[in-house]
Amino acid sequence: PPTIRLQDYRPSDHLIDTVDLDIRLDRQASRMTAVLAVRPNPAGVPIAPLVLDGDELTLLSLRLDGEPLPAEAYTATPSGLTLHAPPQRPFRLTLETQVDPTANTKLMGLYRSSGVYCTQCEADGFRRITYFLDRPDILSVYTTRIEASRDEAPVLLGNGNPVETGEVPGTDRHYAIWQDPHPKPAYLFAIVGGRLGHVGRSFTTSEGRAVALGVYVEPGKEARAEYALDAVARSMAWDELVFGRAYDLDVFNVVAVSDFNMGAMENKGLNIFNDKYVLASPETATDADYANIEAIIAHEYFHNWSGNRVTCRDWFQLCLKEGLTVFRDQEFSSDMRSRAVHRIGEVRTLRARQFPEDAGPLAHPVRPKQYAEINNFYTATVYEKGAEIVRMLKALIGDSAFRKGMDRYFSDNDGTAATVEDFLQAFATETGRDLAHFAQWYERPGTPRIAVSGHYDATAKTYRLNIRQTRPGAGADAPPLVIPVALGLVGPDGPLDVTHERLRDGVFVLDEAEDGLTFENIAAPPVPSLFRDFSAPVRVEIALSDAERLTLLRHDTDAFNRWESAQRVALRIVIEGARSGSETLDGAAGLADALAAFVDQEALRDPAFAALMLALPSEGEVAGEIGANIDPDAIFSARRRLRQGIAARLRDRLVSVRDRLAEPAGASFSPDAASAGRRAFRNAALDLIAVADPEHGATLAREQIASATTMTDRLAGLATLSLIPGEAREAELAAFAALYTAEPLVLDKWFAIQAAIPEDDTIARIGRLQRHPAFSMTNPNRVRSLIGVFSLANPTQFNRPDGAGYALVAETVLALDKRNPQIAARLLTAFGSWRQLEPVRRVAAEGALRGIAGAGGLSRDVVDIAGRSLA
Ligand code: BAL
Ligand code: ZN
Repeated sequence: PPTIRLQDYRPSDHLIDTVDLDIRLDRQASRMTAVLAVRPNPAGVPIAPLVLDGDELTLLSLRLDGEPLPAEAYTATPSGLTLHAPPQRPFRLTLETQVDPTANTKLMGLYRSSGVYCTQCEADGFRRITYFLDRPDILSVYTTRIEASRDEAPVLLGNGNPVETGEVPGTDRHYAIWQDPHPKPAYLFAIVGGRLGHVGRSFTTSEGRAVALGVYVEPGKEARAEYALDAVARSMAWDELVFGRAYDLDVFNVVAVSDFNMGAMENKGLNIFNDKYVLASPETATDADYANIEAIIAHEYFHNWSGNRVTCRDWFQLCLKEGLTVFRDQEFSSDMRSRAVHRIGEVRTLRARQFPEDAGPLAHPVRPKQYAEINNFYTATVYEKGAEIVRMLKALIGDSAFRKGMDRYFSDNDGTAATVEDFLQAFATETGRDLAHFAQWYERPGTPRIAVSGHYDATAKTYRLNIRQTRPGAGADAPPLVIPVALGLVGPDGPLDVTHERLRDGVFVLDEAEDGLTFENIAAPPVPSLFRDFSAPVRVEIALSDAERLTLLRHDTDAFNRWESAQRVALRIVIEGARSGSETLDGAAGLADALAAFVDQEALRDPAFAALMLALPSEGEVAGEIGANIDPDAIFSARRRLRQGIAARLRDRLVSVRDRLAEPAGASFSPDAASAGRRAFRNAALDLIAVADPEHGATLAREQIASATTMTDRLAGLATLSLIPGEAREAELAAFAALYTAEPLVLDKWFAIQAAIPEDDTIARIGRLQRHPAFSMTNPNRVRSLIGVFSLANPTQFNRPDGAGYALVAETVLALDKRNPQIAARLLTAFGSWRQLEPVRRVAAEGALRGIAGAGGLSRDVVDIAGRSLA
């Protein structure tokens, strides 16, 4: 596929000021009439053809200022429309196109999902509706008339404000007209038509605007939309309070659909969601689902300013809206919940998804320099590392300057399509600082490594920290990054109150390849607490003993590093255990003792934090730390031995704390962080009890499944049982499926649990599940739950030495690619770490990848991922 490069960007030769659309919905033949007000761009080439994008379009008619055009004046193909010599003045182009929403299995453009018409236009789906300058720097004011059968689509929604509804005389059809006064790029266009239930309320903004909020769902599921509706209102209030951003239309609608490639989409005033991230009830959604719904509702809403009012000049700037908006939703969730617990969750996600991406063949800068298929760049790097860059900027300049810079960014760029440079300029202007050096974070792929050494001088009573940065794969002359290192020192009895001229608010700025600082008047050898709150997305190497790390667990003031210190000890033990294969794990008893003391002191006080403390680093994280010649079976087995040791040591107190944290009889359900935290600890405890004593664990799990009043507890019981082979497991799995036959989102959890079972039989089990009536290759959520979870959360079976795991995923990718290339390409990224495997698996994985790359008729999406993975 052709490569598109950032350096080749130039403004469009034409602008489109207004778009008037008339959309007549029909199952197989929806018709669009688009009237585009086009004018030459003063910044463009004066005499240039007008080249409009299209994708699988059929042109029915074309007029210029109302007159039909002679055939030689233009060329139309399904993928484009060229006017060879457009007028050198403003003109109106009227285009009629036709599309088949039922046949649209790519879920881009206009399609039908469970009988509901909906659209997805980011990144380049609008060109599947009409011919257009489908690029984010073309901002237009849209008016949309939507017409449909009243019976099939009683609800008709568009962007902006509703201005008119009515009947089409002499037919069973009706229409609605929507007008969006805010100029927007085509990727934010949306319509919905269908039979939908809805919940609503009013919200009055700080500017006094009364906004009608609505959440639309499958009829009968309205009660499950209430939590999402509440999250919309809380997001609106929070963005006013924390970022000074108020909403700007009279309505804000959210619609849940069942077939959706992404999590959700921030179309102006009409967010369309994967129903997984809207629908929630205690009986069908877990605490994690509630937290995700809150976060994603917030994320899409926050895009109204960071993405919509200020959009991106081109797709290379994707992080400008995504990284920033992830940062904003993380801050929102931290304010709604426990900040420390949320931060640990953010870091776990980053390490599970972004670090491996940055260490493999799909690594790219947060702002990529080139792409062949933009849909493949909605990545953990753009989103999560992008958010970490914004967080670092805030740490470097301070809270108050950060807020001022954000205000300036919004006001200076409102109504425009901006760049990363525009973003940084706002902060440079506010602070007077040159941020050019900091901007390197956007340009450089790879996770930096920070090597730290500490030297205590007992005579001088000084402690010297040396800090050195390198980036894997970067040459010796690569410029260093600007890295905020939040740090402190902890003595044997507690944190030390240290000051240093190079520390501002506890942050040391490393902007050289190597630097350091010396602390005076240190009475005894301290332990450094580095990168507090994970102040930069880096890997830290420092030679600390387990005892020193466990001092941090006991005494550090920084919650993140308390958790991190236990994780580092566990990582060391598992890595050494995987290398040696030895039954006994050096240091395991010490870690178990420290965790026991921690549970005694803190489990009842902060169960959510304690639950995280009990979770060992994932197999994937261990693999990432090892980095080469990886044997997933050896990692699995060493990790299991450590878990068994910890479980045996903690078992009695876990049984007791679990009982003490039980829900009081008759207590009503709350999805809040405190209640979810209690459930999280009880379920983490259940899991470990089952590791220590599978028989007892199975009994407790079955009791919990039988008595559960929440999906969180029922599913946790089933998950624990799923790891204990036997008849009880199969019986409970069957009973669960029977209970939820009419609940696809619940059955997704059931698919996922089974896909993750680390046993040789799992591939055969997946084969059976693929034939289950609830499974469907056409629904992205089903595919992700079964095959996606298998590829990402079952390292021993995906990486079977016989290659059967790779073959299963490869077959699915090829089958899926014909229907939905985006989902196929995403699934294929599971092969991203293949080069780091031990030789037998490496050969098998490469064979599967080459098999895909050599298949004929592949999409651009899959060709791109396969090609880069093998490069
Ligand atoms: N813009 C695509 C979905 C999201 O990140 O909000
Ligand atoms: Zn987003």
